[in-house]
Amino acid sequence: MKQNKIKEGCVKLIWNEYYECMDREKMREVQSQKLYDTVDRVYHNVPFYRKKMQSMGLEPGDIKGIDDIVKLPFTTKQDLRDNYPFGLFAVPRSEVVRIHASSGTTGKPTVVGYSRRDIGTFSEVVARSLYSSGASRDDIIQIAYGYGLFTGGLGLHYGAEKIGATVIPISGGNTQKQLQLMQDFNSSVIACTPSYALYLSEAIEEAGIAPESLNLKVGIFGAEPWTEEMRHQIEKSLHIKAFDIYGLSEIIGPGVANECDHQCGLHIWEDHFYPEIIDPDTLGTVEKGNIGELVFTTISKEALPLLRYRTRDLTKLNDSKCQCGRTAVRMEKCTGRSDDMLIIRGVNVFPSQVESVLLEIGETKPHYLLIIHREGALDTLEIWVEVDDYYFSDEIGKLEGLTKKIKNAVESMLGISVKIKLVEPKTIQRSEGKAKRIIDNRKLK
Ligand code: DLL
Repeated sequence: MKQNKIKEGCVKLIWNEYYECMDREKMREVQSQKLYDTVDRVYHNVPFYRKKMQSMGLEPGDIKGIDDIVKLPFTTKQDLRDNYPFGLFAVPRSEVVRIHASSGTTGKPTVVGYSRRDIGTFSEVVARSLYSSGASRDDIIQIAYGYGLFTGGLGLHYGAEKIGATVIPISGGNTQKQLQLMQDFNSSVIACTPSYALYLSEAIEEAGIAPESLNLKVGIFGAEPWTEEMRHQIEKSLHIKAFDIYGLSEIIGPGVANECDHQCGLHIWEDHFYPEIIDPDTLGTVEKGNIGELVFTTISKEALPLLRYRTRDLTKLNDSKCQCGRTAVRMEKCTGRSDDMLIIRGVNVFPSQVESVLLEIGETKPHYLLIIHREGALDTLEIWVEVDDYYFSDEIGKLEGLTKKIKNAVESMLGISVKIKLVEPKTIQRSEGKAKRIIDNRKLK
């Protein structure tokens, strides 16, 4: 079934042309059959879903095709927590060959399980993602996502082995070692969070290593939102092409979707994960092409099949054929979540908006922190931004000038007043995994 073939006029490879380039009508047939099987499986094997469907007067036979998906109940992160740890599994424990978990901000982690076939699916979708980023068996892939309960490290690992690349399973952190191996082993692909990629680029500069002396060509970055401006910054400082990989543990891990060479959205591997876009308030489907909350139904998972899982990620879909030849629907780069959106004095604020302003100004380091305080009844937003030492050694006018420039730009973007504090390099704590960009002191009161 795998037809790894070079597309005409394009040197990029497609891992699974049969599914990635399938006629859209045919894809709907595939999805309909798989949805039917999934609903039947969860109804008979997961009491949670059976009860939910019964309370809605639904039986598996009511789902006759993919269009009937809107009749099905939603699943939320809270449902996984309520059934902690294995309550939503649809297979006996003896068929679960791996567990991953993601730690939340509150309480117990979200636990996910995989059957042997699910691990095969996981490797398959990561293989497709790697190929669409231009990686192949000719590459040496340095995997600097965390290994362990987090899905990033092992997820990328199995996919990279599947395409026959040479894997360096270094995991996250240990920055000096990352640089050493990158040089000594000639890594051509780096996979990590975009914030860690920036951190690595800083470390490379500090070590006096010329980025062009490295063999790096491609970066595969995800697990957190990042902007186009951040992409340019990473590409410039590491001399690579940076690709966006999206995924979440509940659905499988990394490799739910990935950019291709044309970078006009992330192709969703939709023969496995059926996407919908809903209005997070009304829960109704939004009109085609409009932004809303991304919802996924896993249509081939065995151990933890989920119906209409609410990701909280905001994006929109585009099902027009891509220039790369793939027909797989594309989701726009996710830059915000419906739940990490801050509401400050009634205004919706996404950290990514601040980031894009900073990177556009270009005179700061790409490290920032949003601190929200409550003074009486009033919420205030303070933004710390790192700048070069030079601003502190030079006359005060420069520091003040830049502070004012950032303040004006951020205020006109957000429409609320903010306090800007420029801080020295390395003041803001670095992250080896996902960056922490918000301190909300309001919650502590
Ligand atoms: O972060 C899986 C992953 C690992 C994806 C490595 C990509 C690379 P979780 O820890 O469950 O899984 O977090 C999932 O992270 O709902 C998004 O909010 C966010 N996220 C993941 N990838 C992206 C991305 C992994 N490319 C949550 N852009 C998701 C924006 C992303 N946000």
